Amino acid sequence: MDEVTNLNQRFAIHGHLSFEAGEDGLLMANVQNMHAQAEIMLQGAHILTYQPADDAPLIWLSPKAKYIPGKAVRGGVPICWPWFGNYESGNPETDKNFPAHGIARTAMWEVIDSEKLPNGATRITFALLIDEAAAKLWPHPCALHYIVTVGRDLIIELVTHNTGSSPFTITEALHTYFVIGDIDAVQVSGLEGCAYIDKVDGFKRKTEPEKVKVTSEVDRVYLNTAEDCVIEDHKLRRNILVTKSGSDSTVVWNPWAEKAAQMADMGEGSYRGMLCVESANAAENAVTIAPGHHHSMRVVYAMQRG
Ligand code: TA6
Repeated sequence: MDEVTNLNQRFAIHGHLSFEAGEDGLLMANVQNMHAQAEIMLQGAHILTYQPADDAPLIWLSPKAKYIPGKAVRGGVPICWPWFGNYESGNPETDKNFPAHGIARTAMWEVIDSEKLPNGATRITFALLIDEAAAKLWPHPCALHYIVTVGRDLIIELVTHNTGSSPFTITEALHTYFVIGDIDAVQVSGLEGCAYIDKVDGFKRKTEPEKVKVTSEVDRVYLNTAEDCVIEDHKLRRNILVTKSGSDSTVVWNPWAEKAAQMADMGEGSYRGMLCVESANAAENAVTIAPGHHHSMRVVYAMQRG
């Protein structure tokens, strides 16, 4: 029996969820319910699209996204785990063998549960398959579950279970690309007064004095903030509410023109229509999980019409 048939027999839900082989044979979960539609690739448990029924898409996907087995897709919600950014053990020689943003976003995941909820939303639970190569990079007994609820809001939870006998420390991010009307007409509130690492300015530590506006490349890791954020889009006349728990960092990123032009999968000028606001645990907000315990990072994306 082929994998698509197997997935549909075990997890498809009429009027909610089905599975197919998408681009380049990559397995896809397609959600279509009364509230919204979404597409989730089983590689990386990568949410590619999410659009509320009565609104424009919320999640941005590059017009030049490439679907290559084992490679991250530009856009959607890449899962950065069990490290965010470049791996830093202090040994540059070995660190270059570790992929940026960890192993989860390019690994195969399996579906372990699917459910239609009383409120009409669809919930799918994924579990990371850690193969031999990945286990060499991350030799800690663990389980990683990813619970995606597609409804009027998009609710995502990433749960790391320590199934071993020693503690381990992770950094992580839901590296979400949001659709915006135009980069000149958007600002992010909720980070005022926060300390941040400015990756565009020598990783200097600074303090955010006001709402975040983007007028050039922005790559900032805001620290020690459990605050919710609002992406205020004055062109699309909507706010996107980012409500989080289990996350003490928020990353804001836009590559701007020069960096975007160097990225084959970004598309000419497409940086103007996207902004990453990433709920994370990064830098000194790394999370140590004791044996037998787990850590959950959860986020809710909700649309608010202006
Ligand atoms: O979250 C921002 C960031 O860490 C940037 O530094 C940039 O590298 C971005 O992620 C995209 O990374 P990727 O590996 O997906 O090209």
